[in-house]
Amino acid sequence: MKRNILLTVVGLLALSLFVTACGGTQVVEKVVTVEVEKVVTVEVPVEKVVTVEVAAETAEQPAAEVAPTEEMAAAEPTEAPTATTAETAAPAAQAGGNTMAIVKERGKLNCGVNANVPGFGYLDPDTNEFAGFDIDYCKAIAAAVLGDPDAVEYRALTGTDRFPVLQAGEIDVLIRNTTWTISRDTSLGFNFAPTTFYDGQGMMVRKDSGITKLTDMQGATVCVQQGTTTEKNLADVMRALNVDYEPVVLADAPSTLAAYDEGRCDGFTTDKSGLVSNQILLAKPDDHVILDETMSKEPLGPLVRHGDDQWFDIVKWVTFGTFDAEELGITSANVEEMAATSEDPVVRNLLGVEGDLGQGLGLDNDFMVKVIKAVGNYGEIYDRHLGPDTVFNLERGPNRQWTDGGLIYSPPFR
Ligand SMILES: N[C@@H](CCC(=O)N[C@@H](CS)C(=O)NCC(=O)O)C(=O)O
Repeated sequence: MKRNILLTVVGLLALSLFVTACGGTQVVEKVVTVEVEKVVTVEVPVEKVVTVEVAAETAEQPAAEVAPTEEMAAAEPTEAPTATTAETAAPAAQAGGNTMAIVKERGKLNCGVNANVPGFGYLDPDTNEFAGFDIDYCKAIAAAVLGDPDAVEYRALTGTDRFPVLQAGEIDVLIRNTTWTISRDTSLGFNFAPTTFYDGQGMMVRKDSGITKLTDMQGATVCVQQGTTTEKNLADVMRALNVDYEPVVLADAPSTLAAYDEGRCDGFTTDKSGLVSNQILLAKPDDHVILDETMSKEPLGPLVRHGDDQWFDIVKWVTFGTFDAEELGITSANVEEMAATSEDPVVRNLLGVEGDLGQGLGLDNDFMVKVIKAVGNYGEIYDRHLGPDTVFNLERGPNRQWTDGGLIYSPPFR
């Protein structure tokens, strides 16, 4: 019983931290359940006052539409504690160092993703399949660990629910346009694998609005999504520019986009990747423009819970492996031939023809052959979802290889 009370207090503290971190509503009423026996209702005051609007469409079409209920139910909880433990490092440590064993036993990777950002993470309504740049990294990890890129249970998550769900062990990895920040990496209890997409926050406006730069937005309303870095960056940047604006904070991507499209906001702000992606979902995409200014640094990539170094290493080196494969010219089309014929020791190490680098991760030595066969190298993944043959036609920019002046760089496979 004493333990329950202690856990309850920890739960409440964690909840207040979480709500503060997310810049939530003025007063949050929440039920915190700890070890089934104890239910506590608490009101948590939050410092920041923001407008939270959840569009009617959202209420009618909740996340369940994009994240089918069966998928949620199918996501087997691990031995980790439940989501009520919110945002402290302690539960992450309890999740233990056996994620790979759990994934192998389950026969599926539980991957937390986005369902609403075409090109990155998207549930295609026609096929009911997840697809995108981030989704391919779920497949890459499943290929490395389980030998099957399709052995993935996808869990669609919003900006707000992604962190508690990862902390609770309901997913093994989160790969969903999530920015690497110090607070997420430390007090929230996560480890970030290498950045797969270097991004920055942008602002979309109507072409006929006369707005060409942020300082033209005096008195403007701006649609922004709750529980994101976006919310805080917007406030900081506008304050620094002395622009008095009104944020309209919404719960998820569809409601944010709908509010902007319906003309309830003059601007829509999120990561530039998210803006480019969401632009194609607007009623008249060509009527909108993304301002040139970049408001922040948003390094996006996969993340895992603290407390499992082996699992962190796997996610990290699978990601680096896709970078290295591009640098070495290894593709999904030539990987088998390269493994069979290359005499380059660097290639032979990466593909596990020589050495036992896979074994060091607890994987087969040819784990990168499986990954590259399944999804290709970094450049192939990028081009498939964002490149010139897609509607996005996104320039690589900082996401070029380091040998080409970009930031994509793998340490040696030695
Ligand atoms: N990179 C930022 C923003 C990520 C984010 O959640 N962006 C929104 C706007 S594109 C999104 O993906 N929403 C999808 C959803 O909630 O369904 C972060 O990590 O906080």
